[in-house]
Amino acid sequence: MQGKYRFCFGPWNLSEGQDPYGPPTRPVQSFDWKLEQLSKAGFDAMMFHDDDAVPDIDNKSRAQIMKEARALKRKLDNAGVEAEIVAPRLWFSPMTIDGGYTSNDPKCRRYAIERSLTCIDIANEIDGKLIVLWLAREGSYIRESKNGRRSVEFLVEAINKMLAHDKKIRIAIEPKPNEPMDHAYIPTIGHAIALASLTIDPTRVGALIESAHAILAGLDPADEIDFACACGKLWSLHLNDQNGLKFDQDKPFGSNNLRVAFNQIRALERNGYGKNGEFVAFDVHPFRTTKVEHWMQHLVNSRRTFLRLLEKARAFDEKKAQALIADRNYQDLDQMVLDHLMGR
Ligand code: XLS
Ligand code: MG
Repeated sequence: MQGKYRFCFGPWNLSEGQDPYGPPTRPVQSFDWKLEQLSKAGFDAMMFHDDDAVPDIDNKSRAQIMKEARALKRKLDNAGVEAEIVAPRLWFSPMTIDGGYTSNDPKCRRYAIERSLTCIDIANEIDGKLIVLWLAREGSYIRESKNGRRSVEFLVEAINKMLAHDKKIRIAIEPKPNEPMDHAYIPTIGHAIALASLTIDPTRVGALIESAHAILAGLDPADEIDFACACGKLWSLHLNDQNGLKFDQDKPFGSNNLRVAFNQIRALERNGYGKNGEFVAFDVHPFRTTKVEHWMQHLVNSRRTFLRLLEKARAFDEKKAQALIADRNYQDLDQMVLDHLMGR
C-alpha cells in the first residue's frame, strides 16, 4: 500500500525578502491573504508560531489571547484548513536575548516557560496537535558564558513543565546546529531524541527534521529521517534545501541537490511516513528577488518536485538495485541512480 502525503507551510514562508543586509523587497501581506493562497494552492494545513496565531501576544491578556485563538479556529474551519503545529517564538523578545529556557537570568527562563504554556493553550484552542520547539537561542556565542550540563537540565525542566501542563500534548523538537547561535545545545536528531528520553514522558516527546538543518550539521537528511523513524520519533518534517555550510538558506526542496532530495523521499517511503497523520511541511523562503506575482512559487514548486521525486522513488527498479548490491557493484548502482534521475 502506498501512502498519500499531506502538505503544509507557515505564514512565515511567505516572507518579505529582508536579510541582514537589506530591507524587505515585497510588501507585508495579511494573514487572511496567506491563508487564501494556501487554500488556492491546495495545501492541507498551516503551521503556526504562537504569535502567528495571536499577534503581539506578550501585550495581550489571557482572555484576549484565547478569544483571538478561537476566532482563528473559526477562520481555519471556514477555509477547511487544519493547524499542524504551534511553536513558541522564543527568539524575538527582549526576554530571550540570552536564550529562552537556558538563559542565565531566572526571570527570562520563567518568561520562556510561561510563554510555552500559553502556546500549548493556543494549540488546544485551534486543534494543533503538536508543539514544535525550534530551540533557536538555546546555545552559546562563547563556550564560557553558559554551563552546558546545566543548560540540558534547564531544557528538560522546561519540557517537563509543558508535559505536566497538558497531559495530552505532544512535543516535537526541531534541531539545528547553529544560527543564530555559534553552537546550539540540540544540533541533531540524535540529540533531540536523547533529550526526549530524559523527560518525564518520553512517549510524548519526539522530533522534527529540517533538511537544511541536517545539512548544516554536515549530515545527510535521509539518514536523519531513518534514524528518527527507527526510534518512532519522526512526527513532523520541514523539507527544503541548502547549498553547503552557509547561512540558513531555506531553498526550495531539491533546488540544490536532487539526489539528496530523492533519498529523503525514499527514506519517507520505506518508513511509512504520514501513515499516522504526519504532514510534510516545506520550510522554504522565496528568493529575495522574487516579485509579488510569483510569491507562492517556491512552495508550489517544492511540492511539485516532491511529487515528481515520489514517482521516481516508486519507479526505482529495486530488483535491479538489489542485484547490484548483492554483487557489490556500487559503481553501477551509483550510475543507475543518476540515469534514473536523468530520466533513463
Ligand atoms: C528556523 C526554523 C523555523 C522553525 C519554526 O530555522 O526552521 O522556521 O521551523 O520555528
Ligand atoms: Mg523549520
